[in-house]
Amino acid sequence: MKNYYQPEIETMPLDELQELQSKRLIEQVQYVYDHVKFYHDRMDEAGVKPQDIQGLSDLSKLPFITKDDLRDQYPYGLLGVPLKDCVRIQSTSGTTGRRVVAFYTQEDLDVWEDCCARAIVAAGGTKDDVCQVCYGYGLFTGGPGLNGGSHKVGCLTLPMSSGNTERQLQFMTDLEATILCCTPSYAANLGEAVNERGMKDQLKLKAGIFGAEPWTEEMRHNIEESLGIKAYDIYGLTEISGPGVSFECEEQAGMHIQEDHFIAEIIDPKTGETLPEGETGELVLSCITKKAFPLLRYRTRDLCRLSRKKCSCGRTHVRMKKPKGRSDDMMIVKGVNVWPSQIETVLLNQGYEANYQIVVDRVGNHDSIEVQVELTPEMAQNPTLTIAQREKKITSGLKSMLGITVDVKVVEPKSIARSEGKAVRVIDKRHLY
Ligand code: DLL
Repeated sequence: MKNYYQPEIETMPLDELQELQSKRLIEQVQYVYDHVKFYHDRMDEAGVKPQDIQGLSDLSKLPFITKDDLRDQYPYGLLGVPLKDCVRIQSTSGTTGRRVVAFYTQEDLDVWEDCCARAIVAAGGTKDDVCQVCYGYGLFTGGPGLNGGSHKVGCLTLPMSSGNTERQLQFMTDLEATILCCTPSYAANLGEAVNERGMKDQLKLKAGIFGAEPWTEEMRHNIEESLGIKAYDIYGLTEISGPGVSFECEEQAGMHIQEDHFIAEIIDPKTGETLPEGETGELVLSCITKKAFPLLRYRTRDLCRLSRKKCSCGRTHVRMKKPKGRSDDMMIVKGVNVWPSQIETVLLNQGYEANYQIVVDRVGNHDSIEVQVELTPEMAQNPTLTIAQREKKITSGLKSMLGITVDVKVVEPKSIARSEGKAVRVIDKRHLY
């Protein structure tokens, strides 16, 4: 017996699935044209009318939507329903200028939770399972999404949220958790802690559902080994709903995109041209069932490729390979999305010049991030603050901008190597892609 949550949809013959997608796309285009001024104007500007979209093959006639559009439309500009029909928001970890607030109707939440339920069932989850969710709860989509999916499956749900490893291990053993949901780096931490305490044989875990950041196959093997489980990848982004846009099945070879709700395309990030199946490019997603925050042709910036190769699990939905990088400069550090431009803003606001370098590393399972910034010549000549005071002030500015602690080193003028071409601002030693 295969593990499906909604078998008729998950294994729907491809031609039927594509017919369903076409039908939903046509309806959704009319819906956004009628309900969202932004789309109405954009489509008019591009000279596209809803009638021009007669099915999947017309998708590329629609203009793209980008993170900048979301920022410009913040907070309500993309709403497809009156605010009173929304029941929830979630948001990205980014701050001013980068924050994305996504809205959900009750129906949208239902769809999202179904998506997460499919991922849990694909990882072997049933109503007999105890599902420990240690993604963050709150504005971040990880906790609420998997929590909702776990309820739908009927698992006993442990809404742990992130951190507090001692408590996690206590609940994990006392309540005999069988499924673990968290970031892969936290799973690796837990694995380390379990082995340090010699308690692996007290665990009942069988599977883990890990995502929200890039992770390697080596990391998968380490986690599987240290916790004695099968580790499944899960992908998603706040803009499109959260975790569960795609998930791995027992093949563990790429994540099935939930094509009854999302249409996936791969484009050349430079030209915007659609690329043929199998080529690596930027993933573009269109939501064909969402009502409150209905994004069409959203550029995710994640680089990956798609495969329609038949999957032994029986699912017909296309698979995306692990993201291979990003077409922008976003990094995920300690589980938080970080743009170098956010760091630069803090530095410039405090009077520094753009002579800085960001070094990201991973020791054991812990990410570290260091920002080195030069004193300006004026600061060096007239020291109003000590170096320690400066470092403290920048650390606190970065903490409120990013929500994470950054090691700051203020260095002498001209001590950071100048580049001869593009400035190399970021040195990421983790090699996650
Ligand atoms: O990270 C949603 C999520 C929560 C996914 C829990 C999976 C599990 P954001 O904070 O908006 O949402 O970040 C989205 O994270 O564009 C990717 O760059 C990255 N990302 C998410 N999942 C994966 C993954 C959540 N499995 C951004 N592998 C995305 C690689 C991932 N990168």
